[in-house]
Amino acid sequence: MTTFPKDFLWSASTAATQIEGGWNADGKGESIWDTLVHDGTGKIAHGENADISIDFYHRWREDVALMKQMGLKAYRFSISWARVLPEGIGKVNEAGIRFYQDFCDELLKNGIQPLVTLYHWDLPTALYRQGGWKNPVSPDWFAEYAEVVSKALAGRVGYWLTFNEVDSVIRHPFTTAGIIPSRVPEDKMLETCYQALHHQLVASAMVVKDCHEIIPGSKVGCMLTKLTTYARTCAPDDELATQAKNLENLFYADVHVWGEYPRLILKMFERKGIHVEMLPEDAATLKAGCVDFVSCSYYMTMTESVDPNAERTPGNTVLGVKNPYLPSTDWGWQIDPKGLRYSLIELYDRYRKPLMVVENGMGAKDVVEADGSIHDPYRVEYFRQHISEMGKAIDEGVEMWGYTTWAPIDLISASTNQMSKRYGFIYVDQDDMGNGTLARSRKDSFYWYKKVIASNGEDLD
Ligand code: BGP
Repeated sequence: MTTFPKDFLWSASTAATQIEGGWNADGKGESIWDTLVHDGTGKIAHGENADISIDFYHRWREDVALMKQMGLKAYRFSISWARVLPEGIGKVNEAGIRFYQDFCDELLKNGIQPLVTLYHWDLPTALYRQGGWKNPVSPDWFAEYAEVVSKALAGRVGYWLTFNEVDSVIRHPFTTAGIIPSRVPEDKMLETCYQALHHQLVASAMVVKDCHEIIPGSKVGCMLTKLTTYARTCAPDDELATQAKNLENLFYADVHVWGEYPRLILKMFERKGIHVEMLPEDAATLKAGCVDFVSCSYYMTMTESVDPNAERTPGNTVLGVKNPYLPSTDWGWQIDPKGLRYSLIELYDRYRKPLMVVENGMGAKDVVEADGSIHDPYRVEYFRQHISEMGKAIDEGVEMWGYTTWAPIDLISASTNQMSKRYGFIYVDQDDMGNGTLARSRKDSFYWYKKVIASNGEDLD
């Protein structure tokens, strides 16, 4: 049995657009998520949008009370940039600032440490109209916003993440960076994405440095979608294709940890004819803003093969080769608890930095029984196995600060906009078309996670 560190942060995680609602309340500006739905620029797979989400903006006190009952030690959430700065820069919306200050105070009063993500994909529409992350000035916009937030939350928040899944620009350019693929020439798409990504990497480094200055002792980390890839066979060609995938996945954290681009990635740019405009001062900025810890989301592993006929399966915004040894969720994501152990050992061995898993969970359909109870043994089993494997990684020497499930409460899926793809320990009465009372109720997994936290990970039964 693993002895988890004494102050281990048992936590759970959400993102502003997926829970808050109140899309235009109290002076909030629009983000691209709002634009995506309202003017049809982007497409939405199902009926649900971010106008109401799960109405957290109006129900957060009730939700914090439930988190307290669960015994959470920390809670990861993202700040809505446009709620704080409606135009992205310039005028500050005091009501938005107050909302996050009050919310953090309530968390702290209940013994829950706030862990803040500054950017979880909701670029203010005003900045999107100026080119968004393609604009070379975008790092300055982000630094201005982060300064406002860190000054407002200094003394309340000690743990910060700059960009959620910073690698995601390449996989879903619109949601994460406001890049509309149909408006970019196909042969320029990769270059455009890497350019936007470069601006995010520079922006991240600027904010790491600023945050350390504004809040001495604060811990600032990067956040990566950990997409560990296995070779489908031990054929050297499969191994090489797999290695390329893994190097690409790790490169984003490499820059955050080491403050420079890996030579292999710069060579890949050259080979593919990708020209990323880097300012002369960028190298020094990246070096001056190295992170204190590395965090990742972990949902599944991927498999790679050079065989074009290899069977495929969907994953978290990726389509990969199916691994015949793994079961899948209802949405086809392959469940691989041992892959979490593998990933943590790999990350720690590579970076020698403390780690946090800041997203891990299973989207599943839940059934409400006649008496209102919700039995979700599949979710408990998913978490039991992942926490157990994380414990083994700790036993093997990996230094970990915390574990954050996705999510404490049902929320709108980022990739499909569904409510029926449920992740929470707390059920929300709302369907895919936005019908329902939004009432909250506790699933069996709620009581299970409570027990896990209370026993500091010893009782996983
Ligand atoms: C991660 C995102 C989250 C969340 C999660 C689950 O990539 O950071 O925002 O949504 O995946 O994905 P989905 O909601 O698409 O099921």
